[in-house]
Amino acid sequence: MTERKIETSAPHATLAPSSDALSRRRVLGTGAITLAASALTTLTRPVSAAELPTPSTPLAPTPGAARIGVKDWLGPGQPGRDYQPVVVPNGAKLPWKVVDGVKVFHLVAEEVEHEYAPGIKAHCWGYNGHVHGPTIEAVERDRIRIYVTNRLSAPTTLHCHGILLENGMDGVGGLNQKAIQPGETFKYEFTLRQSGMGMYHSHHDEMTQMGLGMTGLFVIHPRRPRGPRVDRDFALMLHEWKVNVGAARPDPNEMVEFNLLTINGKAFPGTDALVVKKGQRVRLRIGNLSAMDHHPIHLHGYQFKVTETDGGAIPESAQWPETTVLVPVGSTRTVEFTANEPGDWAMHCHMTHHVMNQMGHGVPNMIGVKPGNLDAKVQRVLPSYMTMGQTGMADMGEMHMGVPKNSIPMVGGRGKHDIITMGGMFTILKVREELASYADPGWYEAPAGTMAQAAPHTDLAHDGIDVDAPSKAWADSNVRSG
Ligand SMILES: [Cu+2]
Repeated sequence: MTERKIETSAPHATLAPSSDALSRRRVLGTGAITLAASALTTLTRPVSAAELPTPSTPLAPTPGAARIGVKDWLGPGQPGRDYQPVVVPNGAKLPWKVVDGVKVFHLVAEEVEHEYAPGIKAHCWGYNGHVHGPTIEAVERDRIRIYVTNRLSAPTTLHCHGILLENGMDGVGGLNQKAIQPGETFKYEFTLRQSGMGMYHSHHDEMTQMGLGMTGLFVIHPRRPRGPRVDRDFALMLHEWKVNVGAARPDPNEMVEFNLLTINGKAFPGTDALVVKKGQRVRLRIGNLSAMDHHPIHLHGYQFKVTETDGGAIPESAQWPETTVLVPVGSTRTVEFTANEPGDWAMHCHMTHHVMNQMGHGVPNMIGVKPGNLDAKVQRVLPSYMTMGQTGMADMGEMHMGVPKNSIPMVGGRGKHDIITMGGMFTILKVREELASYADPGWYEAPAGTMAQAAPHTDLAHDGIDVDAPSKAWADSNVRSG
C-alpha cells in the first residue's frame, strides 16, 4: 500500500489549543487574571412557538382512530385529570393542541441566544427559542404528531430517545429517514406504548447539534398512576459545554475540557431552586445528554429510591436506596423520596470539576506558593497583576476586580451565610413547613441550636478540647480511648 497524505481544509482547532485557551494559560501561569474580552453580538430573537399560550384542549374521543387504523390508542390524556404535570425549572414545555383526537406538537429547530447564568450568554442551537428544547409531556396511549421545522443552516432530524415506536419514526439521519433540510418541515407520528421519562435530540451530526444544545426531555405519564401519589414532579436535563472566555459560541468539538456544566441549561447561580412543602412526595427525573461525561447527582439530607430508568419502571421490590444517582450519558434516572426534613439542601454533581464554572479548570497549581513581593514587581509592567490561587479557588467567587466580559467566575454565588463555593451542576432543594406558593422562598432559617457555628470557649472547656494541643496527640489519644 502506498502511503497517502491526507490534506484537510478544516480549521486547525483540533491541532492546537485555541488562542483563547493559550492566552488564558499563559496569563494564569503567572498567577494573574487579565480583563481581555470580546464583544458579544446581539441576536434579534424571533417570537417562538413556546411563548404562545397553550391552546385549550377539550377532551375528544378518538374520531381519527378508525380512519387511521391505529390500535391501542385512547383519547388524549388531560392534565389534572389523567396526570399531574411535571415542573421544569428554568425550562419550558411544548404546547399542544388536539386535532381529530391526536395531540399535535410543533418543534422549530433554530439558533437561540442562551444565558447560562447572569453574565454569560452564547449562540446555541435549540428548539422554539429554548435551550434545551421545551419538554414534551404526554400520556401513555396518546397518539402524538410532532412537526419539526428546520430553521437552521444545516440539515437535522428528530430522534425520540428511549421511546418505543415504528422504525421509520426513529429519526436517525440516513438510516431511518432523509435529513430535514433547512426550510423543510417533517412530520413524526406514533402512539405512545409506554410511560416514563425519555428524551429527544437531533440524530444528525450529533456531536455538533447535541453539543450546541439540540436536546429536550420527553415525559410520558402512565394512563393509570402507579405507586404513591407524587406531589412535586421535577424534570431535569444535564449537559456540558465548552465556552471559551469571551467567546460567544460554544465549541462542540471539545472532547475533554468542558467548562460549563448545566442543569436545564443553567449553571449555578443561574439554576432555579426546587421548591417543596414539607411532607410532599417528590420525584426527580434526570436525563443526561452531555457529550462525554456521566454525572453522579448527589442530594443532601435525604435517601431516595431509584424508581425508573429510560428502560422503564423498576419493580418496588428491586428499587434500591441511594444518596447519589449516577446518570450515564444517554440515560435517564428517576428517583423518589418524601420531603420530611426542612432546609436548603444542596443537590449537585459529585465530580468536583463539574461544580466549577468557566476558568476554573486546568489552571496551574499555586497552592502553598508564597509570592513575597512578586505582585509589586510584576505590577510595574502589568498594573492589574495579582497572584491568586495560593489557598485554592474559593476567593474567585467574589473577586472584586471583575471578570472578563461574557464570563462567570470559577465558583458559585452568594448564599445566606457566605459565598457558596460551587457553581455549574448545582442547585438547591428548598423544603419548607409553610409555603404560600412555589416561588423561591428565600434562604432557610435554621432553628436556634441547629446550625454549626464557632465553638464557645465554655463548650471547649467543658468537653476538654485544647485547640493548641498537638493534633497528632489528639488523634493518638482518640485511638487509645476508642
Ligand atoms: Cu458531573
